[in-house]
Amino acid sequence: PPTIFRKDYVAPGFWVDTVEMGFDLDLHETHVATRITMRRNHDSAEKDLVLFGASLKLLQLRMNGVNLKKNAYTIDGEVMRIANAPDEVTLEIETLIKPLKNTSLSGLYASNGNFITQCEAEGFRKITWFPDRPDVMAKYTVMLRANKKKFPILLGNGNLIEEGDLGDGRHFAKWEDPFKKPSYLFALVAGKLVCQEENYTLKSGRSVLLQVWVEDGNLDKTQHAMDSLKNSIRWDEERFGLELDLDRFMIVATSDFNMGAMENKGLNIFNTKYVLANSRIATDVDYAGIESVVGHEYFHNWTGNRVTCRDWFQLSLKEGLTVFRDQEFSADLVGTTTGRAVKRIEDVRVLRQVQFSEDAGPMAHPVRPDSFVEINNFYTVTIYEKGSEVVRMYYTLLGHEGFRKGMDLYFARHDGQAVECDDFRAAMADSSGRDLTQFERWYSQSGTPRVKAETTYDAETQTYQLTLSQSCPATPGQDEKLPFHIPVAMGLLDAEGKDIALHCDAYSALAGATNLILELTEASQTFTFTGVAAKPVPSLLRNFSAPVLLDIEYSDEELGLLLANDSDPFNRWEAGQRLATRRLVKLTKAVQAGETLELDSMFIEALRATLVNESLDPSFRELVLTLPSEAMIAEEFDVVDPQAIHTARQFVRTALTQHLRAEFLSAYEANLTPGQYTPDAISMAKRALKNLALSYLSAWSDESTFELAQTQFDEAENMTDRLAALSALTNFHGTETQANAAAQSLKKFYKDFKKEALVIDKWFMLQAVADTTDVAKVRELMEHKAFTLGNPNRARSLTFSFCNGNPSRFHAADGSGYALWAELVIELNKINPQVAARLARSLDRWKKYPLHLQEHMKLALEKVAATKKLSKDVAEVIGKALA
Ligand code: B3K
Ligand code: ZN
Repeated sequence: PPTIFRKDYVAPGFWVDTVEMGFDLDLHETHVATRITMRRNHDSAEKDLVLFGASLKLLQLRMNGVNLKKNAYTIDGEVMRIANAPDEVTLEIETLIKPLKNTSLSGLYASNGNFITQCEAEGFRKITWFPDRPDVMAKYTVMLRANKKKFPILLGNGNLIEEGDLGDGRHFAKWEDPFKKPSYLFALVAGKLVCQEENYTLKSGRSVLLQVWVEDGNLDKTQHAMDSLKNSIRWDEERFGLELDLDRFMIVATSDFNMGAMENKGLNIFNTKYVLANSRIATDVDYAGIESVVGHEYFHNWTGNRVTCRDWFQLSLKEGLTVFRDQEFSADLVGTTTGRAVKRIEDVRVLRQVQFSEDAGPMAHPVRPDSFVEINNFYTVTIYEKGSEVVRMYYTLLGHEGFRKGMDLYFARHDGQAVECDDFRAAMADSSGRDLTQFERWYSQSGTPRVKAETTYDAETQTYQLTLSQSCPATPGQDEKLPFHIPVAMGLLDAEGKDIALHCDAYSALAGATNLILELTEASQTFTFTGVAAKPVPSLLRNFSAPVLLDIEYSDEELGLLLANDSDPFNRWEAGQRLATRRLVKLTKAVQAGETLELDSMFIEALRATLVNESLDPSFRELVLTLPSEAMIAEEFDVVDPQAIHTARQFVRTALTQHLRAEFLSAYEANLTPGQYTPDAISMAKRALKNLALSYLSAWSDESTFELAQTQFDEAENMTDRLAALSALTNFHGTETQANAAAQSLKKFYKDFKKEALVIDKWFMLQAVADTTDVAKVRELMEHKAFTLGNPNRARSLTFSFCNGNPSRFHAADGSGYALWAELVIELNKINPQVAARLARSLDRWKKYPLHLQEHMKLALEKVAATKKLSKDVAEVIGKALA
């Protein structure tokens, strides 16, 4: 399949002013009539009128009232070209499409008998021929017609302007979107749905109608999404002065969805996972996920919809910025300093574990990629999470007010336009008067930069020198890197752990501050601090001020001091993670060498002190006590041994429990949340620590902890506690009687929740990641009547969770995990290329494993590569892995 390059961008040959569409909705065959008014873009090098289409039956094609003869246009793959079109064109197109047969879940498709659309990135071309590219923005009017009994609800973008009966058992609804938009934001929904609705008054006094649409039987699960929507609207008004521009805003939940949600103008469509919640079915993590995704999609209304992307290479312009906004939204809602830090730690954990890994593998790409084969493969953690870090660095460099000024200028300049990442950077630079030229490298260079810190202290002159050096490894297509503009937030701690007043030669205007943002722009720079009475302990990259790896040599004592005292909570946590990582790496090597494993008391005591420190927020203690994941430990090795890592990590968990049993038990008792479930920050924090304690306690098998877990499972009044208990029971390495009891609990859980698809997903996932679950067990679960590859949530819950979340079993020495993976990718490729391509990425890092595993992996990759009718989605991922 061909590669598309950013440098080849050409403006569209024609602009579109209006689009009128008529849909005769039928699950088997839907008729789509489209009238498009277009005018030539004289500034474009593209002279033909170009349209895109895929999986369409073309019934009619008329230009300015005349049927187009077959020789008046050419079709090559997805591209139609009409040569010699006049400057003003009205196209009338009729297409026939088959929603029920559309298992790709892109374009118009069926879900439980309802119609759903997904047009980003290039789904609109599966509905009609159209200049389906984001820089073509137009006003849409849409007429929906369908059988009234089967499809009583008909929804579109914008405002409902007319509805009524057609007399033949069918009815219609006409929707008009007052804002021009790219085709990827088009949406329609039709079917049997019910809604929770509310009139909400904006700050300006204008009243808007908010609706959350779900399938019948789910109205008891919409309140949290509605609350999150109202919080989002208020937050964007307050923090960015951005108001909802429509009179009506709708959210629709569907159980068949490729990703989390979609920001279609005025008609957001969501995966049920990010809408439906009540205490019975949803965990605290689900509640938080709903809040952030509802916020994310709502915030797109300005960052994405009002100002959109010129081309798909600019995807991070809207995604990075909107992730930054949703992260800030969640942090602001909690409000407290620790609450903000906890959110930051959680976000950084994902960035490091998933994005750093992507950046180190065959799919590494810049935040603004230079090329792609299939754009859907580039909805990545790099575009989203690293993109958000890039936006956060402007925030760090310009400050709260400065960033807001930049945002204001961005909207003043570009409202209603389709623009580039460079335009955002220019708004930040021009509004602040700062030179952000070098900052551009964050968009153009892939790979995770490494910053090395070296220090010297001269007691005589009381001078402390900090030398920061940066480098960035080669990535596909980029051998050499130039230095980045890196904000390094930092402080210096004295022997008591107190912040020292800083006097740095390069930042004399800020003399006396305890926190400085050093700007590292060269390959290596030395910062000199004067008046330092004794050798300090540096706290660098506070609040994770840049998406880099920091190499610095700390002694255990220094890390202990930081863990106990740093005024920056992020770096307190970071110090704990460094202590843990050091031990996990050493123990992994000990496992490999067959040596006896031992955990030192310094580490145990440092964790004990944190665990029992009741002045610390329980959610912060939970994060400190959570060991780096197996995937994070793997990043410390050139050659990864998944089983040794698992054994080492399990050993540390057990050893900690052995020594801290009493402390875990009292943390458990002290953080019970009796009474009615509420998803507020304090209760959620308590449940997090309590359930972490339970999970540790069950690592050190004895009768009483099994009973503790069993009782929690039996008596839980919310899903957070019930699921945590079930996980503890399932992962309990105890007697046979206990194993049988755990199996009974799993059965009971299934029986109690079999009508709740989202809970059954959890049931599969919990088993997929259990360390007793091997490839054979996964195959057995795939035979379960509730399992199907046809539903993305279900497919992910078992197969993705196993391949990505159970490394010691997936990487079985006989290669059976990879054989399963290959079968799954090949099967999914037939059903849903986007989902298949996601799973395909599980073998991205195959070159990091020992040779005998590499051989099995290569065979599996080659098997997929040799498959007939491989989608370009999967072909791109496999091709890059094998390159
Ligand atoms: N913009 C959509 C993602 C579309 C993915 C297309 N493969 C959701 C979001 O980022 O909000
Ligand atoms: Zn988004």
